[in-house]
Amino acid sequence: MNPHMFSQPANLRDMQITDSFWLREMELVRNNVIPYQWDALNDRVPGAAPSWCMHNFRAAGLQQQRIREQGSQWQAPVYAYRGFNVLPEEGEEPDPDAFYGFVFQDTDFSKWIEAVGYSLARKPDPCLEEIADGAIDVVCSAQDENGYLDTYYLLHGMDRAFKYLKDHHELYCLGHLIEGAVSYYQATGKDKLLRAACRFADYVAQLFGYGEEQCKGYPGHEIAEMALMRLYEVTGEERYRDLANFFLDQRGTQPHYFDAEGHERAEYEKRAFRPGEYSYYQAHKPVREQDEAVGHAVRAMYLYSGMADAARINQDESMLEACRRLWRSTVRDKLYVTGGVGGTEVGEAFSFPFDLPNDLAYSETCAAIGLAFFARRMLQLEPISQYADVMELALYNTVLAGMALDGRSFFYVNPLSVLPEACRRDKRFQHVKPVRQKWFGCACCPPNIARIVSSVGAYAWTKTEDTLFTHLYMGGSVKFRGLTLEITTGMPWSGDGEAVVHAAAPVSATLAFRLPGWSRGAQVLCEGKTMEIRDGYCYLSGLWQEGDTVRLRFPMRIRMLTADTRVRENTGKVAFMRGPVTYCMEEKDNGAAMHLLLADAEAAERAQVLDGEIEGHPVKLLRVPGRREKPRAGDELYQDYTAPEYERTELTLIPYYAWANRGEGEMNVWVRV
Ligand code: FUB
Ligand code: ZN
Repeated sequence: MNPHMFSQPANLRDMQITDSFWLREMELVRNNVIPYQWDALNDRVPGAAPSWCMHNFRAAGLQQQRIREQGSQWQAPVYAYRGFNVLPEEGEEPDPDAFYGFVFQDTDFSKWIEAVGYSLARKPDPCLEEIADGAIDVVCSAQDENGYLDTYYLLHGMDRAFKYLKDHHELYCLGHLIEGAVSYYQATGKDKLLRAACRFADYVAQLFGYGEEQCKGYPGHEIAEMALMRLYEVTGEERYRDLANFFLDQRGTQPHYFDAEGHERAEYEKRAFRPGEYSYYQAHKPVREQDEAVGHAVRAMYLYSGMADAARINQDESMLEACRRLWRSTVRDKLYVTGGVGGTEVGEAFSFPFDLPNDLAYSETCAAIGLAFFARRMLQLEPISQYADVMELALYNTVLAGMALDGRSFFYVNPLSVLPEACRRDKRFQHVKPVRQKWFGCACCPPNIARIVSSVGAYAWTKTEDTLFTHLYMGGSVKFRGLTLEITTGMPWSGDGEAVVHAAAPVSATLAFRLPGWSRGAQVLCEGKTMEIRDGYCYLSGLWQEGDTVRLRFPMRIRMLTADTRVRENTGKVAFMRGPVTYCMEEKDNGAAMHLLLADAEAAERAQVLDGEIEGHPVKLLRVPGRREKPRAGDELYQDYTAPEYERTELTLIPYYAWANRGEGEMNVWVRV
C-alpha cells in the first residue's frame, strides 16, 4: 500500500468535456433523460409504470405538517404492512396520504438529484436548478424532526423502522440520499439537502454502533458504506467514517445480526424463524475474509466499492487485500465480455465461476455501473491499468447499452444473445426484454445511468498532490496545479490523440497516461520529460509549459476473442472487439436464424471497418467474412449425420451498446467460428 499514490477524482467543475462521443451522451442525459425522469418521478409518463416517488415525499411532507399543527393530538394513521412493493388495490383510487411503490422508491429522487448535480456542475441551468430546488423542498419537508427520512416507514408507522435491515432498504435510501446531496452541494454550493442527509446520517449514527444500547446491524443492500465515506471526505466529520467502518466491520460477523433480526421478525409476525442464506447479501462471512464475488451483483459491487474507500481512507492493508481478491474473482471468473456482471436472474446475482450464460444472462445495468464504481476506487488506491481497462469496458458496453440512442428507453437486463420468440414464449426468459422499456416499476437502472454518464469525467481523471492520471480518453480539458491539460482523441473509434498543456507559467507536475490493454504497441510520446512506465501507466514528469504536447498512439485493431473453455456456452465461438467496444450481430443486418452463422477463423485479419450510422448516431461497423450453415429441416427431428454444408457470407457487426435501436430482432455477441 502506497498512500502517496492514493488519488481523488478530479472535480467536475475543473473540467470540460467536449468529446463528440461522451458529450452527446451527457447532453442526451441532460436534455432528455433528466426531464423525462422528473416526469417519471411525478407519474406523468403516459403508459409507463408510476414511480410514486414524489407522491410519497409529498404525502410524508403533509404528514409532518399535520404533526406540527396537531402536536400531541396527532394520531399516526395505521396502515397494514403491504409488502415490498405497495400498489393500489385493483380499482382503488390512490390515497394521497399513503405510500406506494417499492420500499426503496425514495432513491429514484436521490439518483435523479445526483445526476442533476453533476449536470449542473458541467453546465449551469437556472431552470433545472429551480426545479431541483423545488424537489428538494418537497423531500426535506418529509423529514422527521429527529432526522429520519425514509417515506416507507414515515408513512407506514415508525414502530418497525430499522427492524428489517436485511430486506428493507432504509440504509440504502440513506446512502443514495447522501450521494445525491453531496453531488448537488458540490455543483451549486446549496446545502439544504446536504444538511438533511447529514441529519439522517446523524440519527443513524446515534442508533447504530458498538455501544451497549446501540443496534449492531448493517445494510441488507449496501451503498451507505461508500456514501458515508464520501460524506466524511466532504464534511471532515469523523462520525460518518466511523459509521461506515462499523457497517463494514460488523458485516457477516457472529453472532449473526440477520439471525437476531430474523428471530425478532418471526416473533412479531407470529411464525417460525427461517434461517437465511446470507451470501446473497455478501454477509456470509466478515468482509476481510471474503474471496469470491457472490450474491446480488449490485449489492456486491457497492459493498466492494465501500471496502475500497475504507482501505484507502483507513490505510487498511487487510481490507485492500480483500478488495484485490474480490476484484480478481469478479473479473477473472465472472465478467461478461460486455463488461456486465451477474450471470443469473435468481437473486439478480453472480453465479458460480465461469457460469456466464449469454441468453439467460442478467447483467443488470446497475451492476455494470457498480463495477465502474469499484474499478475507479481501486484505481484511487493503486493505479494499475487493468482496473481502468475493466472500467472502460463496463462503461462503453453494458452501461451505455442500458439506454437507447435517443435516451428514451432503457434496459435493466443486458443479455448477450436474444431470440425474441424465447422472450415471449418461455418463462425462463421473462427477465430478458428484446426491446428497451420506457420505465420500470423497479426503476433502479435508468437514473443510475443518468448519474454515471453525467459524472463520467470523474472516472476519466484522478489526481494526487503531484500527479494527474488520465484513465479514460475523452476529448476535453482538465485543470491541475495551475495547468490545463487539453485532450483530443478519436475514441472510441481511433486510439490516436494528443494532450496539450496550457499554462501561464511553468508548472512542475507528473502527467500519467494509461496504456490501454486493448492496444498492442501503445505509445505515449513526449519530448523533454522524464518517462517511466509502471503498471500500465506512462508517467511523464518535469516542468510543463504552454504548448507542451504529448502524442498518444494507441493502435486499435479488431480483436477476435475466445473465452476460457470453462465458459461452457462459448466453446467454439468468438467475440469481436475493437478498442474498448464490444460488437454484436443483429438480425436487421444478418437475417434471422443467426445461430447458423459462423465467422471465418482468420476473420479478424480480413474484417473491414466501415463508417456507419445507427439512428443518426455515427458508429464504426465491422464486416467480417464468414459462412451460413445450410438449414437442415426434414420430416424427422433427428437424422443420420452428414457433414454440414455452408454458403459464404459476410457478417455485419455493430457496437453492442447500439443494439436494439432498430426494432426487435435476434442479437448475438458470441459467434460460432
Ligand atoms: O433493491 C434495489 C435495487 O433494485 C437493486 O440494486 C436492483 O438490483 C434492484 O433489485
Ligand atoms: Zn438496476
